[in-house]
Amino acid sequence: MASSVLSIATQCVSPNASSLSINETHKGKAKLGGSTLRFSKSSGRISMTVAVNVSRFEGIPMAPPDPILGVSEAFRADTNDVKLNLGVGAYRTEELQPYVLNVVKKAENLMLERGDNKEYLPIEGLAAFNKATAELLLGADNPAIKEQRIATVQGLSGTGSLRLGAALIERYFPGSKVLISAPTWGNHKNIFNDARVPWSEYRYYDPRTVGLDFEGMIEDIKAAPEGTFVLLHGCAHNPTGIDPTPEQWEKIADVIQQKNHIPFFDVAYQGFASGSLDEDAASVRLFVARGMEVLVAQSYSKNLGLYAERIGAMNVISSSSESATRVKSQLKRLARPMYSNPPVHGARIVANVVGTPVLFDEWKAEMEMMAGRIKNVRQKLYDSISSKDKSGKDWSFILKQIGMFSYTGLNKNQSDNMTNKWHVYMTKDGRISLAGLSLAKCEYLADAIIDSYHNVS
Ligand code: PLA
Repeated sequence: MASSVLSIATQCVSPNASSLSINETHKGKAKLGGSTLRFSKSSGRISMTVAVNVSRFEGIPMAPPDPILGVSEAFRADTNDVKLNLGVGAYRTEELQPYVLNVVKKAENLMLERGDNKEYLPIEGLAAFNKATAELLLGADNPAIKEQRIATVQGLSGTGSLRLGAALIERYFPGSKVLISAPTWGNHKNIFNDARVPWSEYRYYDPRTVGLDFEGMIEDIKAAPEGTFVLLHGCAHNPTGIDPTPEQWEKIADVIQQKNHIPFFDVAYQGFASGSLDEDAASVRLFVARGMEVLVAQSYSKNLGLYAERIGAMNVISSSSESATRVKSQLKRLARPMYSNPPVHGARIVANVVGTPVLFDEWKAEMEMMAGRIKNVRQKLYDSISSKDKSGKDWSFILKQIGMFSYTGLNKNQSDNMTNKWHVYMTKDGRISLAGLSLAKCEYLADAIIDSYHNVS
C-alpha cells in the first residue's frame, strides 16, 4: 500500500479560524505506533498530519454482491460440472451456450461493408435508431408518431434509459413519487434511489394464488396522491412472470387516468414474451391510444441478444409536439453530463435490422424461435415436476407465467439449498431464468426443486 498522509483537524473553536500554518505558535512531533505524528496548534485549532500506511478510502465499506449479477460471479467460481446458472436472464441455446442472432451477424457484415465510421453520435443518439425504436414500440402509423408527440432519446439499454427517465422526474417533478410493483426487478429500487426519486410499492404478487393481486394493485394505485408516476412492466413481469390480462390493463389505465397519474413503462422484453413484437407492446399502445402521456424505457438486450452493446431508448409520449420537443431537449441536457452521447454499434444493428425488410422478417423468426424454446423448457419442467412430485401440490403456475423467468415460490433457505446442494444458481427470491435451462436439464432441476420445496423449511 502506498504511504499516505492523513490530515485531521480537530477542535475548531470558531468557524472563522484561519487555516493552519506550520510556522505558528506550537509545533511538535510524536511517535504513534510505526507512524510519525506531526501536530501544530494555533488560534484554538489543532491539526495533525499523520504519515501512515492508511488508504484514503478506509471509510468506504465493502458493497454486497449484486443480487442478480453476483449470482453469475458465484456460478463461475463453482467447479462442479452439474452446475446450472439460472440467475441472470440471458438467453442460452439448448447446449447452454450464449447465442448471437443471425440477423445481428448479418447487420454487422453490412456495417463492415459500408465502412461506417466511429464519430460521436449526437447526444440523442442515432436518428435512424430513434425512428425505428419508436415505430417498433407504438406501430409506425401511431398518431403519436405522426403528430410528433414522442420524444425519443437513445439510452444505455433498459437500465440507462430508466435512469434518464428517473433523472427527468427528479428535475422536473420534485417530490413526486414513483409507485413500483411488489416485487419488481431489483435494480428499479437502486435506479430511483440513486436518482433521488422517492418510491413506494403497490401490491402485485399474491403468494396464495401464485398470481396477480389485481384488487390490491388497483387499490394501491387509487390511494396514491394525484400525479404519481406508476412504474409498469410492459410485458413479462420480472420476477413473477405474471402479466395483467387485456381486460385488467384497461382497468389499470382507467384508474391511472382518473387519478391523473403518469404511467412509466419498462419494456425490456418486447417480442420475447409472446414471440410477437405487437402483442408484447399492446399494454403501452392501449395507454397511448387513450391520449395519455406516457414514459417508456426500452431495451434490446433480450429481443436482439445485444446484452453487452447497451442499446435501448427513453421515450416520452406527450400531448403536444411542442412539449415533446422541450422534453427531448431536457433529456439531452441530462444525458450530456452523465455520458455525453451513447454508443453507436448497437444502434446501427437495430436500425439495420429493422430497416432491412429481409432482416426484419428473419429477426421476427429468430425471436419466435427463442420465445418458443423457453416455452418448451417451461412445459418440460412442469411435466417433470408434476410427474415426480407425488405430494399433490399444484405446480400449474409454472405454465401460467410468461417470459424468461419462473417465480418458483421457493424461499431464501430453499433457494440456498438449490445452490449449495444442487449447484443450481438462482436469485434468492426464488426466481429461475428458464432461458438458461435446457430440455436435457429439466429432470435434474425438477429433482432439485422438489427436494428444496419439501425438505427445507
Ligand atoms: N428492466 C427489466 C424489467 C429487466 O428485467 C432488465 C434486465 C432491465 C430492465 C435492464 O436490462 P438492460 O439494461 O440490459 O437493458 N434484467 C436482467 C439483467 C435480465 C439484469 O438484472 O441486469 C435480469 O436478470 O433480471
